[in-house]
Amino acid sequence: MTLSPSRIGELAEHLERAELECREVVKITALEPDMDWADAYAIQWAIRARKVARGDRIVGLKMGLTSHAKMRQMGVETPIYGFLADYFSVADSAELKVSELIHPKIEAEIAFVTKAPLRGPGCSISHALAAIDFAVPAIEVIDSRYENFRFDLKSVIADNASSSRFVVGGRNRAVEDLDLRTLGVVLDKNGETVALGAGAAVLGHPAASLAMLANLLADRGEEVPAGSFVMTGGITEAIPVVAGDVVTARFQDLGQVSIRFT
Ligand code: OOG
Ligand code: MG
Repeated sequence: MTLSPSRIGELAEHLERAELECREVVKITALEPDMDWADAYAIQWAIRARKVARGDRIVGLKMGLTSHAKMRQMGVETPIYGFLADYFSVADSAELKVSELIHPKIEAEIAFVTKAPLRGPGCSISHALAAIDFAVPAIEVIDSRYENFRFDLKSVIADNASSSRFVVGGRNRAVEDLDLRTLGVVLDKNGETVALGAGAAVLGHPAASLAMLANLLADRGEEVPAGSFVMTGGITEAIPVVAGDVVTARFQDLGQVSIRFT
């Protein structure tokens, strides 16, 4: 850590304000060029604490930058995690006003709900699979608070991994009944296929993303609690959306999930 607790608090307020007031800010590494990874996650956890203090509930966790398509798109090469608050949740097929957001993009993701705590370090795919209750399909709406989604890894970690909204749909399936690596997804925007892929795009296996989450959380003495909802990361690159767009992600074996932007 290079930053003082009071500076962490100021930067958390700065970034959370940008989210709540729906406006872009400069990368925080431009303000604090010497900040390190621990500072970046400390700012994210301070944003989380601000929300909890205000009465928002934390309803899940997410991994980001877990696919090569996403790493290439964003020019970074390490997966990261973030948290999901209750008000990020949008019902399947519901409308979302783009005026509530800065410059949204959508991602098709395989999500898990866990039935046992998962604690790193040393978590592997088999540990993660044993902790999963079921898989469920999701769309994530990301909305970086940084201009043009241009950021470095520390800035995006502090900004809660661009988390903004998410939609869960389809049906719950036991992981024993799925081949998570070949599980296909087709992402349609306004009736046209704009991206497609399979589960193996996510770190070779979506459960590897859950295992990595537990290992990253262990750096702060945290774990993935039983009953967690965890999004494992976009399978393809993220697709920008504007008012009027309707997006549907169709997943093999898991059904579909959709959202309408107004
Ligand atoms: C960071 C968040 C990436 C994913 O699924 O890869 C992410 C970003 O690209 O803004 O949520
Ligand atoms: Mg995502």
